[in-house]
Amino acid sequence: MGYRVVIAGATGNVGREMLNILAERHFPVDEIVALASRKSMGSEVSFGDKTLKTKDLDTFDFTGWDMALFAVGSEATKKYAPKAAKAGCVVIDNSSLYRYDPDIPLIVPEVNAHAIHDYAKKNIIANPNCSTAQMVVALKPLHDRATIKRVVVSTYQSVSGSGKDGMDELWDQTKSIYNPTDSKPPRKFTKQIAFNVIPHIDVFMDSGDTKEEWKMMVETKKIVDPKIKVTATCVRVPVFVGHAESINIEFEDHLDENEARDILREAPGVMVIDKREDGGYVTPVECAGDFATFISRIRQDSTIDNGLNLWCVSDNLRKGAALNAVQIAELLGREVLKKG
Ligand code: 2RA
Repeated sequence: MGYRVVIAGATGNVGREMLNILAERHFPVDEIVALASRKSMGSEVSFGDKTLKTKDLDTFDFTGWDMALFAVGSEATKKYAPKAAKAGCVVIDNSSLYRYDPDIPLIVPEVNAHAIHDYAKKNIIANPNCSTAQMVVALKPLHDRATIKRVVVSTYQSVSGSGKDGMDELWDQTKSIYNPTDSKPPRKFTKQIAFNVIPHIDVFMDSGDTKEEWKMMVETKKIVDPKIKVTATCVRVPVFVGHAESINIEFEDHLDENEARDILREAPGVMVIDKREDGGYVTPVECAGDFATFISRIRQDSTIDNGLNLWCVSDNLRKGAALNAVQIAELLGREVLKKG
């Protein structure tokens, strides 16, 4: 006995990864349906060794389906998620639409699995922003040991975070730089990303922060502890898949770097690769396709009392989005729906 599962947004980067990971982790599926917008309707997506023909999200009846993993962006989520929830299908949403709603749990299973029981208020569960998810997996075990006061994080985010357009942009610009005789592709984004870095992800806010930076601050407070102060600088870099983060942490209590390394080695979802030698650390190209949140460069920050620096890398399409959503589905099944 398994679950009847809907994937809404099945043809996008994250939707395809959701299908891949459900199959890889042998999620107990009795029946699965792939939904897409009308313009993508009929296109085929893979689910393990099966091929699914996408159906129309606009006309789909969610009645009788156990859960729907949404990866359709906030606008479509606003239109279709309430319809699914009202039909009794639990929505696990990857957009930012519901993350800040006090009645909707925002969950990273390794960090706040207990919040799963709050789903019943609106029959919706929110998936965090990709750059938040990997960071809180690293922060939580350290916070439990030495209580985090403040986090300063700089991110190095791959172009797949901005969807297929972002990946195409990097590819086209790189080709046109190497083959200047080729016709220059029309630019989709303001700044060149090939051989460049851009300190701007999402929109600018009145504070001068971008919304991506604001998300990391607010979501970390909701998932881990509202008392933690977070300041972030989020940067787009010419990498296809894999977000990297330089994280500086100030604790209430002293935490020795070796104890921090031992704690992280035992932490759920974490893989520590940390040797003070050439290649003794993880880079984004090595994390792509993996489930783990990799931690390297763990070392004391001797400029403050109780300071620590670390380097955090993870596949933004997996732990940052699709894997976390599937882990929430597993948690929902195990703790609540209890079929399968
Ligand atoms: C990005 N975190 O990287 C945002 C949305 N996925 O573009």
